[in-house]
Amino acid sequence: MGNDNSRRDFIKKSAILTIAGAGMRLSGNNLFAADGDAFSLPALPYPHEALEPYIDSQTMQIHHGKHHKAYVDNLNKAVKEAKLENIKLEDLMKDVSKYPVAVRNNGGGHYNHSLFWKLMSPAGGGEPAGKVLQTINASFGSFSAMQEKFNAAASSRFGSGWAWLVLKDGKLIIGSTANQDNPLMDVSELKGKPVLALDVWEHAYYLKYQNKRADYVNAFWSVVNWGEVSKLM
Ligand code: MN3
Repeated sequence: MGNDNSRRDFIKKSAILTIAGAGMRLSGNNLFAADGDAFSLPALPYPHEALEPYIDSQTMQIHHGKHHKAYVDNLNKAVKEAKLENIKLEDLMKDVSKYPVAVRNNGGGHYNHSLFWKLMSPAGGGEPAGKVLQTINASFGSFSAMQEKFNAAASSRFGSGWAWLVLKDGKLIIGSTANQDNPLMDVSELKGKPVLALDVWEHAYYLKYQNKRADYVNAFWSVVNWGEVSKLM
């Protein structure tokens, strides 16, 4: 009995440490090193099927469990090889032009996806309120004007990349980046604090939407977690 209890305790504590580690890692603290790796795959904040019918379960499983995991694994390999283990993720992004291209691709991949999962929720969608809505109105005129501009950025990004809503000098701006680049990177034309992100790589939508990226972008608005956007602002 005693053994069972301490084992359960151990498992519980390990799980808590893993979750805390994943959170800390995104905020750049390298003290929590699960499995001896600097960065770890954060757990999804909801079950894989939770965003159905907008984002399908199989896409979430592959996207989180395979694609994002590969970015984490390859980032750990890249920072180890380049002896960059003690640098925070945000700081890697800020000076990314100084580092091997694997840090840019996989560091961006890890940062962007960690943000993306939290920006969606089964309880999401609708329109934001309060400060988020005020800032959107002040920056774009209206919520629908912001949506149109964001949809255009997401649809017109050629090939793989991301669409962004970014806070800069108290105002919101919209743009897109190629591949796994993001607005924190010194190499990015679009700069600022990301508050909303949409993955427009084909792996994010192809199983359900095939070539119809615009339908996927439309569906995204039904799961946007405005509470998280508000926190980021
Ligand atoms: Mn992706």
